[in-house]
Amino acid sequence: MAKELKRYKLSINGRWEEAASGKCFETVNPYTGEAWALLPEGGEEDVDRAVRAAREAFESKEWKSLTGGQRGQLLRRLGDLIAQHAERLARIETTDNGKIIRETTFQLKAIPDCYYYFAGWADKIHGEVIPTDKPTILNYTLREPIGVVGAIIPWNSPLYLTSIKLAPALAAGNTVVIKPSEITSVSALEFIQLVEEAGFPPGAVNVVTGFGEKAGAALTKHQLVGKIAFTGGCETGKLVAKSAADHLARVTLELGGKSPNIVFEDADLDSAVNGAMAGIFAATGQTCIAGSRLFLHESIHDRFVEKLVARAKTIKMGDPTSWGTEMGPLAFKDQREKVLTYVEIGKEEGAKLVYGGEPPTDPELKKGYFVKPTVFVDVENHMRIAQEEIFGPVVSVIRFRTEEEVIQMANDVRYGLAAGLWTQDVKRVHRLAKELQAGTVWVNTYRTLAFSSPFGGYKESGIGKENGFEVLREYTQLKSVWVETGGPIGDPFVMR
Ligand code: TXE
Repeated sequence: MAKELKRYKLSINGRWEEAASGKCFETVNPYTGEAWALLPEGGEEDVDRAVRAAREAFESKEWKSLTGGQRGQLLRRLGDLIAQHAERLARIETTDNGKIIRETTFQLKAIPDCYYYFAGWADKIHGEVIPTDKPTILNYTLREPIGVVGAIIPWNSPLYLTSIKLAPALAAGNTVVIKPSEITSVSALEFIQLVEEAGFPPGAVNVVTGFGEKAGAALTKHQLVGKIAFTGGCETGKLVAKSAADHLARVTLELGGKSPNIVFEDADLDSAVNGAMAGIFAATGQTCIAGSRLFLHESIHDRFVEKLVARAKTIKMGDPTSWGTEMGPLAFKDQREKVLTYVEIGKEEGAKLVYGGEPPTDPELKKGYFVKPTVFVDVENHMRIAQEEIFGPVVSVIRFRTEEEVIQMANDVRYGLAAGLWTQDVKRVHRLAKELQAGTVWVNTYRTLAFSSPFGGYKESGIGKENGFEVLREYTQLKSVWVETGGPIGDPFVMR
């Protein structure tokens, strides 16, 4: 008999609700290939209910009368609750997207700091008094929340990417409707229970699960949504921006990348190999910041590739819930097909596959959506495997001779999310940090992030910033207030 699946409901206005369609969809464990939970298939009607609830909450006396300090208290309590439930939530995410338990646990244990960080800002969001050329006028600005924020989340780091939107949105006084990815919705519905327990009023945060083309699209076009915060693929991001433009909702888009990771001849090679590994094989390559184009100086190219391949061969693939596993499966079947298709494209383009490019043969891994860590050499920067986001454990190694040449190639791509640089030459570090067209530049490190430091893409990698004070600008609007403090106002039509 088929196993009974845990059944979830939408969270709207502090209540559990079925989707108006009455339909549900299954979420699949990518390690076993089996469904493990059932989620409501939300659509336009459900999104409308959730957005109206969020708007009502935003306009309520209860929400409006909260001081920044009180919102900060709520965020701190939420952070504490996440810390208490971190291991359970990490296990849910690993079951849903196959990311190894070491990494989801690390992420979940770090997420409370996101809430603590933005709790600290909640009572420090303010305008300023501005001197003008009118001596009797008092002019000041008020930095105010926008209203309802729609947060659209992908599947690779569900609660982390939710939190870096939710925490600043709430700190600034907005209310939120979350649309998690259809691939990984369970953790959002478990998490929302903690939001309620922390004491946020009903409607302040709502979760509508469902598919992107229906629930996601309904959120982006809803007239009462003042801002969309989106992380996901580039093409979807463009659809989101177009739909939001129809009612001039603000957008922040955190999209894909094809980030260059550049190793010069004077680099500490062992550190750089570790950095390259972290850049492309961590999270099975399913990160927007993947260092998927590895530029190696010709003088160290062969030695570096040898070390990289030797280490790639020892990466332990396996059950992502086991602590010993180093690389899990891809998050869903189509994603594995996509990765394998790119491997074929790479071969046809003339790149040389030196390792991987196929599922492992181990019978224990047969059911999971695994692909071995994959290394292509002799890649040219114009090839599709060097220009397009694969979102899997596939690194394209490109040889270079001079600094000018590598800058030109690194920037010759439509994306600009991040770049890595490995060298001991301090002058070169600062030259390249300026030259590289990327929102983040890492020097002698890779994949380092903090809630206090702004993150976001250049070029087609996105619009706007997340994290740091910068993100609070994205969740607020500025009002300019003019007050006449002098004598009576004269008749405007009497010439003096
Ligand atoms: O992402 P989508 P997918 C890349 C990666 C991947 C590709 C597609 O290359 O292979 O994008 O992945 C919602 N209106 N990244 O299909 O479609 C959707 O339901 C509104 C990069 O999973 O972008 C989900 O909640 N919303 C990346 C969210 O958008 C829509 C992370 C992301 O889904 C929508 C993930 C629509 N029309 C994938 N269509 C990164 N940069 O981290 C879909 N959605």
